[in-house]
Amino acid sequence: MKRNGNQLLWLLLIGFLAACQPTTKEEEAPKRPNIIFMMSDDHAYQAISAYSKDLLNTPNIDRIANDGMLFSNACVTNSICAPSRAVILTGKHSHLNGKIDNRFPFDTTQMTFPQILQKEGYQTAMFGKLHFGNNPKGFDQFKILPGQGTYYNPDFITKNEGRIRIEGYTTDLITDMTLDWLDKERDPEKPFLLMYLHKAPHREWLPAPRHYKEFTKRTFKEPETLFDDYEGRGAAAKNAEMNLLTHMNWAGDSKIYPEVMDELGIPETASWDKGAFKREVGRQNEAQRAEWDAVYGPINEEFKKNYPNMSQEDLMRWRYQRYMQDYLGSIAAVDDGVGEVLDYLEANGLTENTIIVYTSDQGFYLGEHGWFDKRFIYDESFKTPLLVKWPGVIEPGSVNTQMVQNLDFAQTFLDAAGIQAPTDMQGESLVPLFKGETEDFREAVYYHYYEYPSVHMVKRHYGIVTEDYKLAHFYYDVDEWELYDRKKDKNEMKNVYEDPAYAEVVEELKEKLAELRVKYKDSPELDQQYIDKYNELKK
Ligand code: SGN
Ligand code: CA
Repeated sequence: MKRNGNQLLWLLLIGFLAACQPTTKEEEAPKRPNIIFMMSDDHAYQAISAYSKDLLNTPNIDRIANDGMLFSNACVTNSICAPSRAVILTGKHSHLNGKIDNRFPFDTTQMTFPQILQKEGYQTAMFGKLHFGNNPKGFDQFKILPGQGTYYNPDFITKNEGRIRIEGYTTDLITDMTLDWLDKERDPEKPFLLMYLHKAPHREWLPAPRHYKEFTKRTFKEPETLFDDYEGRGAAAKNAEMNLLTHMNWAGDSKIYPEVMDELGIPETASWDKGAFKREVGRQNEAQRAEWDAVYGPINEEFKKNYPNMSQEDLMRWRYQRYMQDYLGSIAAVDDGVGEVLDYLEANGLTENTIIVYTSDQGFYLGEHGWFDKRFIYDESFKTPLLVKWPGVIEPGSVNTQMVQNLDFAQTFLDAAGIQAPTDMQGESLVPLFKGETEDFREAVYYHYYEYPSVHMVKRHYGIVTEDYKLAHFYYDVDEWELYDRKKDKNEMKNVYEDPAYAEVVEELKEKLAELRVKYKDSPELDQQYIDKYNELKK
């Protein structure tokens, strides 16, 4: 569904007229490619129809894969928001760039790829969610959400106007800013880097009215492992606090009104359960709230009626549906926005010389293993969507299965722009893969997660992942190893670390993991230093 119909028609018309001029913008375009980096927050690959048709249709995001390349094995180095962004910007693993978790400060004296592109003559702009606690360096223009941002009537920190508040739905506002910049501020004499960064579909998953009206009526397919009891895995899976039934907020997440919780005698899940609802839903203006209540009011009424007779299993199922309705509904506006940006580029002759990337800061659990959130090295959070279009370089409709990482973006963009990357960056350029040259690429990736003890209680762990296996070491308050056979056990239900049949695999992978730790300059000493700093920060 389209919004702002008039405005969009207007933009398309301007684009059409521009395309009819004897000299098009495209002919004037410099050789170095433009780069549009589209990233959403917590967007699971399971919720993109180019990856899976089970849950949601995302026709616009899919356009990037249809015209370009789908990466079926893209993954992150540390599955959490701000650290992923730091890895993307610096091209270095968390333990080297220092942003190991959401709380640690980002050292702004570090070199990032946008600073390099800007210095080399690129025009640079960033709109949406950065989540660093400090402003981005190397940008001619930016409007970013403070911290996590909000879904309705958001505040923005801007380069030129200070902190502003804008009325409206955040996803659409970020799209508008992006289109506006392309239309009014883009310098046709220069190549550009545009970072279009959505807050959606991050918790608390508030869709736009045009989508919640529709999505709250839908029923979604349940994952096979919704009722996982975590047998067959270690302490980390058993102790994680990400279960839909037991750890999801009733008001904040499932959108049960605080007064309905009181009436039914449902206690808050987390201490900020009702607070989260007030922070997000309470931010709506009167008209927005009336529209919301017209849909969520009846959901609450029905829940009130049914709740006394619902079993734990019924509740789990109900919460899964509620979760999917809001989570997937929030993505629908992202897909609309991506479509608008793609339409604009096409109408303005800007597609030929532009690399378009769509990705997420990490993956996400959509009820698999009974979970929401991310953090784990297990597939749903470790893998991330990645779709790239680059006409003339990438063959339309191609699929790459290699183990690419968010670590690779910085060097990829510098390579595409013909710029030598700093030697201390740790990724690999994906440009050869874009061209279908798949030899000599890495065969194993390194992963390290730190934020523990903290929200969701996922234990610290590092590990190695190859096409066939995944070996992880959980440490800090445990000392446990897990091995998964990725070919035989797609859902990662059985840790085979102790299975004698895998003794050789374990030995080999441990050796490779030790080599990777050395190659990437990680070490037990660094692990301990980060534990000490973490405890320091907590005080
Ligand atoms: C908030 C969320 C968590 C989420 C973290 C990190 N709780 O704390 O569920 O894991 O952000 O997310 S909330 O109730 O406050 O929304 S991240 O994407 O920023 O890493
Ligand atoms: Ca995130």
